Amino acid sequence: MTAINRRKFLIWGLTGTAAFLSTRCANSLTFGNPLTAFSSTDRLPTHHFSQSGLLELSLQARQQPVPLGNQTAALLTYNGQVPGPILEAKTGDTVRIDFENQLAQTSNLHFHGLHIPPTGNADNVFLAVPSGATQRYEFVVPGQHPGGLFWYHPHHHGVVAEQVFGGLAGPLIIRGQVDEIPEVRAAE
Ligand SMILES: [Cu+2]
Repeated sequence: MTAINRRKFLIWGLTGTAAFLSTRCANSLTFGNPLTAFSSTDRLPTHHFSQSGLLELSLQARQQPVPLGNQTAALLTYNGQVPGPILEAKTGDTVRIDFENQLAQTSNLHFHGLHIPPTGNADNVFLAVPSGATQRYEFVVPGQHPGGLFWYHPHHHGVVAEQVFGGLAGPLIIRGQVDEIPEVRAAE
């Protein structure tokens, strides 16, 4: 029996979800079997960890060809990846993301499930980042925030479905008290 760890399980689940979502815009794409397209681990998204209390990175939204199995699809990507880069922070950390919109449409970022302010340049879905513009997002993950797997995606009114189904979504891991439970730690 093959043992898989929790991280691989989560990543496979996410890539499977991305493959499913990608088929929703299959009218403009050509695919083989989307569920076998992600069967190898050689195209896993990059993984960004917080260091000394700060998770800092640049996220560029752009359309580009992405290899899927033995075919190529023109998807909407974060940093050229579908799903987008894995972001990982701890409770109490600051998250700072320089978001650059290289799409043809206005977009923005939403941090799904996080208990953070929906104002300023935190989780503010009313921020509109026009094509070609850059926006810095910054917030602190509250000290008592639940740990878990969340996700980020665009949330600009009117184009959310089109952009998410086009490929714009990425995992966001918050390490919290749940990660201190010995059985959870042992499942890593
Ligand atoms: Cu959401």
